[in-house]
Order: sequence, then C-alpha cells, then structure tokens
Amino acid sequence: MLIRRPPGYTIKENAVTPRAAWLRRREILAGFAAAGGTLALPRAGATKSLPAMSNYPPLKAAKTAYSPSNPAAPWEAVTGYNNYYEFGTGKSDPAKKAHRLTTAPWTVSIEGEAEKTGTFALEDLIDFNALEERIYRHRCVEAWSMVIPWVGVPLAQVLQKFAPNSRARYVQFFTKWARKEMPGTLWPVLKWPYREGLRIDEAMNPLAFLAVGVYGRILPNQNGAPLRLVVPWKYGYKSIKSIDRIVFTQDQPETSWNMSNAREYGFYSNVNPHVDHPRWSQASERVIGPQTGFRGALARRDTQMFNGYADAVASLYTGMDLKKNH
Ligand SMILES: Nc1nc2c(c(=O)[nH]1)N[C@H]1C(S)=C(S)[C@@H](COP(=O)(O)O)O[C@H]1N2
Ligand SMILES: [Mo]
Repeated sequence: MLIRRPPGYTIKENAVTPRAAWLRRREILAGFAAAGGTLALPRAGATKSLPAMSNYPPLKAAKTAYSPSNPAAPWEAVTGYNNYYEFGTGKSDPAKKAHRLTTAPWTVSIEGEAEKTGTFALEDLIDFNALEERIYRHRCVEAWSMVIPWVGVPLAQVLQKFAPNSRARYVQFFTKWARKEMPGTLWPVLKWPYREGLRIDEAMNPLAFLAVGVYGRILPNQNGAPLRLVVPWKYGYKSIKSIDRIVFTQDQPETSWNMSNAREYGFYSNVNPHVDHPRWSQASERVIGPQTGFRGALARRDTQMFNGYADAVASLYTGMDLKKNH
C-alpha cells in the first residue's frame, strides 16, 4: 500500500484550528461521561491514501463570472484538509472516513412554508445538464482560507421549484444523520443532525450555491457529497454538507454551531475582519494555496469584508448592527 506523507499544511493543524482542539477536549470529556469514566474511542477507520482526482466521474459545467483572481488550492488540500465533524474533528478524519457514507440513492425532504413539499430524488432537485462552475473563496471561522472550484447550481433556482409562500422568511438545512456511517456522531460534539439556516433573501442571492461537484468532478464525500451548500460570504460552517432535508420556516431556525455556543457563533456568521471571534482575531487568515499547500509555510493575508463579496451581498444587511448580529 502506498504510504502517503501528510502534506505540510497538516503539521500546523493545532496552530490553525483552535476551535477543533477545544472541541476535541469536549469530545473526550463527553466520551468519558458516556462510557462512565472509561475512555471509549471508536475504532479508527482503515487509513486510506487520498484518491486521485481521476477516480471521480467528471461533470460538464459552464464557467461563470463568479471567480476571484487568486488561484485555487490544490485538489489534495481541498479533498484532504476538511471539516466534517460527523467523521471526527481532525482535519484528515473526513478524507479517511467519509467514504463510509452511502450517497446513492439520495433523497431530500422538502418541508414547511412552500406550495410543494415532500420527498424528492437528488436528480429532481438538480439539473445535471445545467451545471455551473463557481470558483469561490472559502473562509473558515478558524482563520484559514482556500479558493475552491465548485460545480453546481444556484440555490435560488432549486428553492424556487418548491414555491415558498409568503410566510417563508428563513430556510433551514439538515445534514443526513447516518448514525452507523458517521463515527463522529457517537459524541454530542454538536447537536446532530448538523443543521444550518439562512434568511430567505440570503438564500435567494445569486451567490448562494448548491454544489454537487468540485474541480469538475463529482463531489468527494469529505466535501459533502452528494449535495452541499456554499455560501461564500459567510464562515465555512454555514456551508452545510450532505443535505437531506430543507425546511422553509417563519422564524429564525436553530443552527448547530449557534446552539453549541451562541456567543462565538452567531446566526449570520458573515465574514467580517472587524468582529473578532471571542478567542481569536478575524482580521487576517492563513491561505492554503497552490504554492503554499505542500510546504507548511502558509501565506497570511488580510481578511476582506464579506470575504470579498461585499458588492453582491452588503445590501442584504443595510441598517443592521453587524457586531450584534454577528
Ligand atoms: N454536516 C457538516 N457540514 C459542514 C461541517 C461539518 O462539520 N458538518 N463543517 C463546516 C465547516 S466548519 C467548514 S470550514 C466547511 C468545510 O468544507 P470543505 O471541507 O468542503 O472545505 O464545511 C462546513 N460544513
Ligand atoms: Mo469552518
């Protein structure tokens, strides 16, 4: 078997993921409690080397105008350095374990304030003949970033199929909770199933995107196959993976990170260099980029308001106090 040396950026994990380190402590404590004081860790999955890009079926996608000037992070970083806590809190856990998730067939339940509700096949939600490529900046709340070339469709296009009614002021998303396939959910690290939400006008903004692919290929499981949200002006945790339930609501919906710690993770979670996380600065970020990805020396750059997408989204928040509504 091919033994793959971890790329340089994994070495600095603790330096760049203060949240994960903190959560791992909680996870261990929770494990202690659940097992009556005996630390019971799940059996680690077989360590798999990262599959090559060519292992994933290609998708046809039209290029669109939504592209930042900076080049994309390497495939190995995009698919090997992930947050997907259902498979563990380590950055390499998803790449090692998410292959366990069954992603086909896949259905999505549509509920709440809409004309059309029910259970729909993935293919009924997504027109695989009308895919777009969107090269977006991705900014994690942990203060690292990557540029990622997603493939998918605008979120609004999908939501409109279900004709949300006038009471639909928000939309909530849930990740499939496949208990047997998701070893990380043995612990109450977060409220499972992972849930997220947007105000309806945010969801209908042309930048909000549903991805089914990355790098012109079918989405690897660690990136949220078969269907994940991408909200590039918000911290990465809003971009919920492996969605199997969408609920149109009248009231602001619960979100897993906000339920876990409302002071640290607000409902809006817009990327904002002027509002620090209570435990670290958000003024700058480490860039996992094409040149830096494998050397460990990550470039640092200033974080941009709304992650650089202010022109497209700032008007959504006119008159709002973004410190209060963080
Ligand atoms: N279901 C689920 N979705 C999730 C997460 C998660 O733990 N579970 N992590 C979030 C966080 S913190 C980030 S930064 C992004 C990472 O997406 P990527 O691994 O595709 O880069 O996924 C988000 N979506
Ligand atoms: Mo994140």
